[in-house]
Amino acid sequence: MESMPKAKSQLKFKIAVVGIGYVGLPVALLFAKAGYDVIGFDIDEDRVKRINRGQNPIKGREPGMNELVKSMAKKSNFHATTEASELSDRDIIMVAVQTPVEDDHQPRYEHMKAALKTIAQNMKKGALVIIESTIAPRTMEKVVKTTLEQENGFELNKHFMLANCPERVMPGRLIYNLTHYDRLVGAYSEKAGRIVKKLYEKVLGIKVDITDPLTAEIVKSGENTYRDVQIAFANEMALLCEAYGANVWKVRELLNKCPYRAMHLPGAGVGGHCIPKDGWLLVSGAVDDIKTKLIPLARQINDFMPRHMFDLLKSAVEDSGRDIEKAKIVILGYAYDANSDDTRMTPTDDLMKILDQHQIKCTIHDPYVAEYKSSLDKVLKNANAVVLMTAHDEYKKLKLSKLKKLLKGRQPILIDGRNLYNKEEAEKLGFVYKGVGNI
Ligand code: SAJ
Repeated sequence: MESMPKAKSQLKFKIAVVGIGYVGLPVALLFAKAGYDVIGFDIDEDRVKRINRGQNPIKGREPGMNELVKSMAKKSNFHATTEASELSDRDIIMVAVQTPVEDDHQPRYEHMKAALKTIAQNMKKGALVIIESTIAPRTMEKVVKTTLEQENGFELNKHFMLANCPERVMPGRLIYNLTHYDRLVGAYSEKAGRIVKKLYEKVLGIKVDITDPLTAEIVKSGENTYRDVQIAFANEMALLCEAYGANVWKVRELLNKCPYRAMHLPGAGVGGHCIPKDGWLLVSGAVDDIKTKLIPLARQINDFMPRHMFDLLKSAVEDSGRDIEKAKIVILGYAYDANSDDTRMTPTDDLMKILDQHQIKCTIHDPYVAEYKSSLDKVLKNANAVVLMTAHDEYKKLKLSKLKKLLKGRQPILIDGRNLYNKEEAEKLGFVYKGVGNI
């Protein structure tokens, strides 16, 4: 590394975060709060302006974010910018741009490549680039390293350093996770690994393990794929229990009493910005080498669950002698997870598409989503069927006796996608109750 300048003392590092969205912004602000000179670079002018005015552009409840954006906007050691040339004096450039997976289950790296080109065109010799986005295995090698080298003729470990340090954030707990979840850094050199470990441990107060970039890519996409496969097992157990006429929730409770078992929760589907996508990222890098079976199948099982909710609804409505096209149907929950307003890849979208294909109208309710926020009582009044998709507390508190009064007809229908209600109690009140795994 003879051409590389001597590493500065940690606090002297000038930092840039490229992509100040859901992940990048809290990272930039936490490093600025620790006293570093930080710029947040983004191509979205409006987002940059809002941040510099101290306004938090991230939707939803993120404890601590509003205050952090407001306080750091006033500080001289942080600002957001759309000016790429400001990257030229940065010692460390973190990249947190989105890496979507399209319908063909292949990752799209347009955003990543554009960000890398901008960085390569502006970064100085000796800079350390750190990829925080979740990427498919081999992306560091085939996309990141090559784009940075091709764009400016720099040679890795001669003119710049490179590492990946995938984030482990969650909606609603951005700052908490960044400052409590240990992380992994995959580094192309000893020196890069040491710098990232020291910097992140110091600023975020977490522990950082060092490994190689490929291992870090596989661990990150793998940890979420692990969860997706676990959920798929729970969902298949639910479908099995329905076929046997058993109650999957009783099965799960007793099964988990066996040591080293932790059967996950069956449900109406798997949404969010990471779990539905990371299994595809994990396998996409090796499609030419191995035809994986379990991981794509787990994705299929979880993606089937909104369809299963439709099947339960259709059979219940028909069993009650009604015409599904004429039934007044209410869907409770649009957000992908309980008590969240995050709607990314929500299973409710899939259910709505299926209802639409069958020209079946429905009303959506969700206390956390502006478009569907309304009086629950009003929405439920005189409905014939309720489909519970998201386990929001407001629905958990809903008394079945009250629900029965609001709904129309002797035998209103209740399709329970998150085991929120008690089947026996519902049937005693006259409901036609069908729960996932307990029909
Ligand atoms: N879900 C089930 N059954 C389960 C668990 C979840 O159907 O047993 C569904 C949820 O309803 C939701 C989806 O899966 O629709 C995803 O839920 P999630 O609890 O996995 O929440 P996420 O998407 O916020 O996942 C994040 C991930 N964290 C990071 O990427 C850092 C994941 O790795 C965490 O394990 C998860 O949070 C968590 O533990 O809450």
